[in-house]
Amino acid sequence: MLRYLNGGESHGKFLLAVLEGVPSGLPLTADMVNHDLARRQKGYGRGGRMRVEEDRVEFACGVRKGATIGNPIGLLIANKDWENWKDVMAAEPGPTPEAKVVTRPRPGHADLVGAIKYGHRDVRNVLEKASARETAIRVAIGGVAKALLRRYGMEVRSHVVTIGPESAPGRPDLALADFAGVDESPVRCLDPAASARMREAIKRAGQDHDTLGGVFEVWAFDVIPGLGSHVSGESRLDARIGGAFMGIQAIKGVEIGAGFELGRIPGSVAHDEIYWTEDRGYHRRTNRSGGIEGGMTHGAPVVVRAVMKPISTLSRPLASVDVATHEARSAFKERSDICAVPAAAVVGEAALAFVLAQALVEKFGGDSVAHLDAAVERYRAVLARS
Ligand code: EPS
Repeated sequence: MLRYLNGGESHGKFLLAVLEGVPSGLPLTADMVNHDLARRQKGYGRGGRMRVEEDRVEFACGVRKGATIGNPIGLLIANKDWENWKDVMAAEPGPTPEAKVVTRPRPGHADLVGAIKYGHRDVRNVLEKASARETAIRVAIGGVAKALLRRYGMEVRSHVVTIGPESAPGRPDLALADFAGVDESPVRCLDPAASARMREAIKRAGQDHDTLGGVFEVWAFDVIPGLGSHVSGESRLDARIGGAFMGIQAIKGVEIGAGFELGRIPGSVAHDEIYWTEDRGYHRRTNRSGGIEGGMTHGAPVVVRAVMKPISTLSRPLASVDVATHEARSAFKERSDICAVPAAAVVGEAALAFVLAQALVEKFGGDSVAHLDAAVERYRAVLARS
């Protein structure tokens, strides 16, 4: 069973995770993961923190001589900003300077309910873990998952389709090669004209002291058919994907394939008709199901779309209440981003990669990749005969 636990405060010393269940013998180096960490830091509209950090993973355990050894993998990402927060975030007993105590929760963040629920006077105890800074370690975990998927030919990509009022034209027919230049766009959008409009919208939002959300898509290509299962709600792959995406900070909705559009069209056009030819075996000419039927992959690309709400830290803050006095006050204001949708798309890749890798290990088992290789090969032979 592939699973992880993570911890780390946004301005603490490290973000960390323990990832268990990766088979032994998988080639893995920090460079393979650092590439995605750098991609997560980019995007027009990111704030000052991204100029401070240069996220890099360190494998604290479970990786030896460039390969996994089957033990739990320890992942560490150091927060460079820690140097500026040592006193505020210290583990040892001592006072927090009053000016650094947060008592004015931001509407839209975890601040208010988290502080009440956990009994904190200082809302910082909540926001430090609720912060999207945590997504760095999730991307690192996703990097390991991608290494495993890639071994079996599966690739995960993403692109931004909407930022605020600006959208790119719909592309239901993307191929892996279409994503080649997406990281060159400042907003990770495939359409150059929409990309320019999105950039402008972010610039205007910044000038207005506002923030913007948006929509991104994550695609997985060459997915082995039969990952996930129809036999129970929790084993359905779409249920797991939905949960993984909703677990990303600021995500408010997820669609798979044609998603909500399926509620507006009749059954005769909603479903992907089935064909069989000698050279291709079973296949579809459409992919409105987003690669999943009955909670299982069927071989077409898995397509997930998610909406991210605008960032809740506003430089012109919204109405709030001071939790120490119950007085009406404007919300706490801290350095933040204007828009992080391009980064969220990279986090979405990690989320989908993890769910697929988990389903892969679940279906094929094996303590070492050699066992997994053999099981996948046997199954591919079954598919080829079907
Ligand atoms: C983030 C780090 C954070 C924010 C952002 C994402 O850094 P800081 O709080 O020091 O500026 O830039 O976090 C949020 C948007 C949030 O709501 O907490 C990161 O590494 O992605």
